[in-house]
Amino acid sequence: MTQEFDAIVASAQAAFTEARTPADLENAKAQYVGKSGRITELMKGLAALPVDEKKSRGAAINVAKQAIEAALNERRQALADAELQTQLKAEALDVSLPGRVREPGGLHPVSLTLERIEQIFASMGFDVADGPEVESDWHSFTSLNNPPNHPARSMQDTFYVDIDGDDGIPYNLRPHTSPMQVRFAHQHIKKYAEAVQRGEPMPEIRVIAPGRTYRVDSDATHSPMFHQCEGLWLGENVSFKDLKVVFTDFCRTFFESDDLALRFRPSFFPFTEPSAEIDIQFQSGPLAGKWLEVAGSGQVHPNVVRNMGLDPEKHIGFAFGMGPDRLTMLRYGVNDLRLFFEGDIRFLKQFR
Ligand code: 2NM
Repeated sequence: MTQEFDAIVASAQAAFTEARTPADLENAKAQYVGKSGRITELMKGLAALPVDEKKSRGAAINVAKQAIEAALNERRQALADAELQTQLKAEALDVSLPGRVREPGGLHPVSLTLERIEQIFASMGFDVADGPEVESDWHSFTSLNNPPNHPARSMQDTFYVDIDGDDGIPYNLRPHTSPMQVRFAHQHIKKYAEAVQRGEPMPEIRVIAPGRTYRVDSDATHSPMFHQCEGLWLGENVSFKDLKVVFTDFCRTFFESDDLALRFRPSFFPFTEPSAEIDIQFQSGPLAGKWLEVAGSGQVHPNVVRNMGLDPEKHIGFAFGMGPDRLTMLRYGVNDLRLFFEGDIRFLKQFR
């Protein structure tokens, strides 16, 4: 009789050992101690037996049942332990791995140049003007003495925006920062009028306008988005001589070289008359001897002074425009402008 039960216990133990998951195990359990499991059926069979037989057989079945339940609990614990181990392994933290390094950031090389330009001109008493990159046609062209059919206005170089201004002409992405100087002058007209009323000498406009500019152009030396920094100095007695002093001083400070030669070469711009291209020549270093064009300049055209809201008989002076991207290339010996705008960290981190 006990042999019969021993065999059931052994088969239950084997079934439990075979169970690989808690669900398998619960299925196996049902076959032995579930509602119609083998042990449960044996218990039901006791009812028909005589009392003393019922007693001894019942006790033996109970022993078997307890053995099965012990085996079941043991297997449950083993499966739970195994599951915990798997989970711990999956969530393991390898404390010996090197940490993720967050490299220190740094300014973009062109930003470094812009900061440098601003600092040098600030030391010469220039304000720094800032303004919108999406401009009206009047600010970008008309106010700057660009005749309607001037090539600088053509669709080929200017990005237009799908929004018309009050004059019915679409807004543009500013192709230079000169609009900022026109805006700056308008913001300060009141100050000039008040000074004149008080009988004081006319305040000067001395301002630079650095920032992003846009033209439809793209190759190794042109990017559709590039930077410009323009300068403007208007006063009662400001001349080309002052332009030469200011720009020579700027170049020598910027390039940290006292024996830098400058050349003013006659040129044309619609907003200045006369106009000159400014070339520089290094006396030593890798670029020594070559004349390099670094800026355009000129005496501000009377029409432009008038469009700034000023009297061209009283406000006379010069303006210039240069390319901080190109200045950065010259200063660091970079030969492809596109490197500045590709965002390749291997290139950019060299300037950190
Ligand atoms: C240049 C060359 C020459 C210029 C003119 C003005 C303004 F607003 F006064 F009209 N700002 N900048 C200027 C003059 C810019 O860039 C090559």
